[in-house]
Amino acid sequence: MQNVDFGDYHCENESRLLVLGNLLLDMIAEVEDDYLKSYEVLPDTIQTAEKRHMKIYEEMKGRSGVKFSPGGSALNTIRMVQCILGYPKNVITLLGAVGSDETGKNLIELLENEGINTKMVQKVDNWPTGRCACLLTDGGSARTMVTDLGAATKFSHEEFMKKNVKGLEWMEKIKYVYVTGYFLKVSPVTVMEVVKHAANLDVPIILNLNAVWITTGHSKELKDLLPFVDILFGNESEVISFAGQLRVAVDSYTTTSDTQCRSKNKNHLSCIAIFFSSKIKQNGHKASLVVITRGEKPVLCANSNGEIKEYPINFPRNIIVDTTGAGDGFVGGFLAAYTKNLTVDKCFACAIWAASEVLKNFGFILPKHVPSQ
Ligand code: 26A
Repeated sequence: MQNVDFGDYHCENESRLLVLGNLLLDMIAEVEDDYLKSYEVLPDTIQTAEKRHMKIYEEMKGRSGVKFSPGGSALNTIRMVQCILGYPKNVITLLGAVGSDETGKNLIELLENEGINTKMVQKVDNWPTGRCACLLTDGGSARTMVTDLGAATKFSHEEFMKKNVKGLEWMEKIKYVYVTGYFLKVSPVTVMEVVKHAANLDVPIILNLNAVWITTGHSKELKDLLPFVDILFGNESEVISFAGQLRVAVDSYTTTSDTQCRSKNKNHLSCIAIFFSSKIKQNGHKASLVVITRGEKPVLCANSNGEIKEYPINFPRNIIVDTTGAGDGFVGGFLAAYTKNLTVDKCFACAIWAASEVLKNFGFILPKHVPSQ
């Protein structure tokens, strides 16, 4: 990693970064294409499990070479932030739900040991902790995820509000909020409540679209969130899908901006980035950015002035062992630098470095060494 100097970091022992997301147990294994076909699962997709998929998890337990690892997109991201910055305890708070089972206990213990605050993680009786089958095909280059959210979906907004008897006053200590789009599947009302409250406190909000089916299934909620969002993350398919959803609602606006954009010879994706940069929060005290990841192709970033910058992925393709969690690591690297107020270029340098570290391993493994520069 070049030119990323984190220096010494001192902060009060309190929550600065609040994250909304699911806590899961990942079960990762290489499988044959036929295995996916037998469950009618398309390669390289992310989906929630139906009844007919439940046998997968039992089969995974008995499979040789299967790897169990802590998972959930948000959990991966905050572990990366914590690993890079070595924050004191309880600076990062995760909000989500696990079952009152061994797996849930282990996930909480792991997070606590790493210094993450879990007081907002709800423990749900009679529901197993969520699990995600990460099925690798084509030598790890295709990754299919089938997720049984289990207890994660039982996150209770009522309990969340009850626990915070004094309203959301505790949030006044929060300096950044990161929302995974996946959490919209669980509790859109909590997302909205937290985001609006954070926006009132002028706290930067970072949103990850996470999956195409979130942009299609939760387009209304995402659209409502956009004006509060300072930084929007998504991959190429997610932003294209989301733009398609919004076009229905804001047809005239989009058509005009697209025409202007195209007349300047910008490509379609840049136009989409510029379109979203005009939809997210304007005049925030921090940078407003739309970040589009594109696998091996350069990351595209649009700022609120509609300026586009590309950040090349500067690591060799042959380091890639498994892509599971690379996107989460990317956001983790970005957030580590961003919450330290580093420049946007440095945020990207850190994000790309963190993603490359994740790609080197089977499953989501944190980097062993974090260079100070
Ligand atoms: C709501 N869904 C389906 C999900 C997930 C999820 N995290 C939150 N919600 N489905 C898969 N994941 C996680 O994505 C990571 C890789 O990016 C997996 O647990 C895996 O660790």
